[in-house]
Amino acid sequence: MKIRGGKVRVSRQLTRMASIHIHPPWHMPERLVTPENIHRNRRRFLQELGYAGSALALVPSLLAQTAAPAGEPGAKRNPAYDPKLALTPERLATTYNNYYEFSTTKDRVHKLVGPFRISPWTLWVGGLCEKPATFTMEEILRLAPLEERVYRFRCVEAWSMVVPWTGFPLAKLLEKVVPKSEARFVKFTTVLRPEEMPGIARLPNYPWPYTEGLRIDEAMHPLVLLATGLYGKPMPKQNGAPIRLVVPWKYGFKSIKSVVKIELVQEQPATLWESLSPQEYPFESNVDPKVSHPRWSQATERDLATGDRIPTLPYNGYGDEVAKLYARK
Ligand SMILES: Nc1nc2c(c(=O)[nH]1)N[C@H]1C(S)=C(S)[C@@H](COP(=O)(O)O)O[C@H]1N2
Ligand SMILES: [Mo]
Repeated sequence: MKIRGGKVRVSRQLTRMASIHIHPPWHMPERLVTPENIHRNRRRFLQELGYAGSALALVPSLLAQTAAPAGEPGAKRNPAYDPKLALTPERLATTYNNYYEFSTTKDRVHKLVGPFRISPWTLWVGGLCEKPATFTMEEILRLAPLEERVYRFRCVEAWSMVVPWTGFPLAKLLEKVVPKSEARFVKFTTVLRPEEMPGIARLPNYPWPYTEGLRIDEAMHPLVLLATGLYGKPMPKQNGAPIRLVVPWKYGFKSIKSVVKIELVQEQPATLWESLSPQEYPFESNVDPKVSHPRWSQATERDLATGDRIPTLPYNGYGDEVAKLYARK
């Protein structure tokens, strides 16, 4: 902070001014939009059950095939990461999305991703490391065994879901490039394709591309996934295809989508949401029911599947694994 000094303050001031004039929906307290969502979500939930039921009855062989789709062979569920909660219906998780590069309206994102090209795709990993490299998606998929993990996922807007991701720990990728000891943070960047992402032009004051960051010890934690699939299928574009981050103990905005750059850096990187509104979306942003968002409580969350309000857990339920990262020394 000291090092970057006045430059950061100026840009923050500008972007904060910008955010006064722009009121995207997730700057709205969740309770204001809840009744409508509950209604719609219940309906979707029932539709999902109906759909799943008929598919099961009519085409069992098709179901068997989708259990191990091409490109995701042997992605067995890892029983060590299973919160033993009912999964959010796939249809809900793939149609209720935050992906501002496409739209700020959650149920429009999946309708706008058609022109988004996810192949070929490369991921550059560099900065303060011994072996910087550019990986193709094919190389990434062969880098480490893919596994499925069921994680709780908690958005800063106070809704949550439970979904099965396919992927591998980010640590496996970072180990390949051999971080130098000066590397203290990891910066992530989403692809920037305004011609395929109609939401970018609608938010001209946002500091695109979308960026996020973690401390290096957070990034190396085995819970942090690079995810390439969801519900046993290749990652849907609206969920961040072909590769996105999943950090289950932090608010959802830290789980950056469609990553093209991972950079090992010395200083805490600026991130899109922290630049826009540091009080609301600070760099650390661990899920914490005791720390309110300046405009709403974080004590409870709306379960996407049922519409029920449920208590929010410290570190989103992952405290046993991660609280030690934040113990005062
Ligand atoms: N590039 C990019 N990544 C992003 C976002 C975004 O708008 N752009 N939204 C974030 C937010 S606020 C959430 S809650 C999750 C939503 O992921 P999902 O659509 O797979 O549920 O993605 C995060 N990653
Ligand atoms: Mo979010």
